[in-house]
Amino acid sequence: RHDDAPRFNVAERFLDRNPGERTALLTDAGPVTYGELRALAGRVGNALLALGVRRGDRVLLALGDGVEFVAAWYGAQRIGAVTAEVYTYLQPKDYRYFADYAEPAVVVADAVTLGRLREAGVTNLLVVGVPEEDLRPGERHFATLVAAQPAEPVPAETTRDDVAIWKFTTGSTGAPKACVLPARSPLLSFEWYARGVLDIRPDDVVLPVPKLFFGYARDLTALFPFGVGAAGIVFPERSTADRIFELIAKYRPTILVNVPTMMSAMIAHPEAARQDLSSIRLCTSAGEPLPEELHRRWLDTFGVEVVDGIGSSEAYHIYLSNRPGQARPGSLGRVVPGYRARVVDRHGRTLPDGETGLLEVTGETVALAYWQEPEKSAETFVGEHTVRSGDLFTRDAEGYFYYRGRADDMLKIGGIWVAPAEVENCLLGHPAVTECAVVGHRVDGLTRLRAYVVADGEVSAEELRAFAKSRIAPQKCPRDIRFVAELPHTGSGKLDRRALSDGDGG
Ligand code: 3SK
Repeated sequence: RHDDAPRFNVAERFLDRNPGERTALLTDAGPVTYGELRALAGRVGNALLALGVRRGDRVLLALGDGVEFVAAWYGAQRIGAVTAEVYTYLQPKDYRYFADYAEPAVVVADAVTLGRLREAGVTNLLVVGVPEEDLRPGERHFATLVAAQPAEPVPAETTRDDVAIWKFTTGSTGAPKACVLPARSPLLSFEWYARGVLDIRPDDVVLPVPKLFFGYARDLTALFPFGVGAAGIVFPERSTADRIFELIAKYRPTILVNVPTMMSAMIAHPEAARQDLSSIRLCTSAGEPLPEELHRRWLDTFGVEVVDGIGSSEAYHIYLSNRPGQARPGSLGRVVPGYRARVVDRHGRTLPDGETGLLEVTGETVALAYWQEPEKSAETFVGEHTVRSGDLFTRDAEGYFYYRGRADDMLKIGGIWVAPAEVENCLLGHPAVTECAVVGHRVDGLTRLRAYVVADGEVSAEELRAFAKSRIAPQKCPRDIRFVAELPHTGSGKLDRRALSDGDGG
């Protein structure tokens, strides 16, 4: 608690200022107004208080997308608790890990996660969408408990510097850890990115491809739109190209919150050419950089502007982004106003434009630390409000940033450093390649490149090798090319490189 900072509460700022009759959420069960959502969030806040949740306690959301997810998030914010979210298709051991690490006062669960939370021995559950008679002692029925509470929230004396949000991050190695974020982070990110870059407007309707446990989607669906009285679409099912096309036809969104994997699936859909995406004024892309080739294919297929950017849990949200009307395929755009970004060498010295180095980002949204990880925090949070992401970038003279891979993904092949991202982008230039991933593996003690390729149409490994050779240095051309039906992805839609490595890394 920062007693000298002015009073600020995320729920008051983003929920309370909007007229009660305006639509906040669109769902298959009908629209939900700001008045209805506010009342539900107020009741949930009071229910959490009744369960003993106090200011600064963690409330872990382990439930799928729906009105209850959004109300639980705001209800917890309202009473000064700290929200954290986890994917809903984890194994019991993963839920055990998160419960031990976060020590939540309450876990909000649903029919999908309940069984695995029980198997993991996680307690203090508030359960959505399961009949009350099926619950066990110690498990509380969300609808019953919430309905019994007053809608008027108890105002929490929170400030913009209080810890309000945890975002889990895995990085490329190690167990998940939480980025501890203050309440000012969503506020500043709304001003800097949603208003400053996307120019979010009251008549916007936002459709997310990733689920709300991924902060990129949650903020763009149920936080930034609320800052201007706009609406978000929430649906519990997994996103598929079919479902996304169906939702676009039904709700006519103006902003599509996308990830490269789904953009590739939408382009490859047999009915792609027949889809009407004319309501969409822009499609954001984040989670992982959008390969130049895929960006161009998207524009050829749908003609919808793409605003590609990069964010992180450590920085809270997106800090580099293209601007509508000025997007450059293959680039992650320029610094989002409010942030400073430098490309540095490993000693922290600024590199000249055109040279590749580590990206360092400074801005007041940056996390305070990783929870209970002092060493990793010191390596990553390298100065006031400053994070070194581990991503390699080059900046050009006009201030556009180009992603060159993760510092820890770089592979030394035959004496030269190779960025898998460069090889992947080259292979994606072949018209038959829809997705690919390049990883290192060991052959006779030497690191070699292996490409996993998803192809649409006839192409041989020989042809792809020749294609690569004509475009990039011979050491960068993978000899080992494997065709696969699909690539593994994490719950937030990012390529799961760990699942592709033999464990011999290269
Ligand atoms: O991965 C990203 O690009 C991202 C974007 C926004 C917020 C959070 C993250 C991790």
